[in-house]
Amino acid sequence: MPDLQLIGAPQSNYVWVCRIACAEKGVPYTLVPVFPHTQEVDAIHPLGKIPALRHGAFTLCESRAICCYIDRAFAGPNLVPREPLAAARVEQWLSIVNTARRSSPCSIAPSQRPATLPARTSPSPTSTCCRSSIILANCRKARR
Ligand SMILES: N[C@@H](CCC(=O)N[C@@H](CS)C(=O)NCC(=O)O)C(=O)O
Repeated sequence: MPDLQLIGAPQSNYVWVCRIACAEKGVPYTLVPVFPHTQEVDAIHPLGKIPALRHGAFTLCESRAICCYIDRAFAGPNLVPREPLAAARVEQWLSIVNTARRSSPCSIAPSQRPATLPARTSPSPTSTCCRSSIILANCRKARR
């Protein structure tokens, strides 16, 4: 099996989401820590954004597509459940988090916040963590 490379700066929340997907799935990977619009990234993403993925001759961009590939191409627990209602719930949370202008958990109704969320919402490393926690907690909830 070729080495799976995740290409993108570790500061990026989108890169973190893909790394968490690998960790949840138990998939080993190599992080190639480069910024957007570098040669490695521009070769894969038409807009030069991170993350990108390289798996042998296969390349891919966009965090949602990358997570989907990681989920389907490797053995391990399903990140998106097969059961339609649970899968729809995961997609709902991915869409909310991916399209929210502010990912602060303060803007999410208290009844919907996962118990594991960090208390503070900024600066950005914490907000990165919040985004990822929301996705992860809700994916886990849907899998139960
Ligand atoms: N829709 C993309 C968004 C990725 C994204 O915006 N990444 C940021 C870094 S966190 C980036 O590359 N920004 C550079 C730019 O927008 O030109 C995804 O889900 O992967």
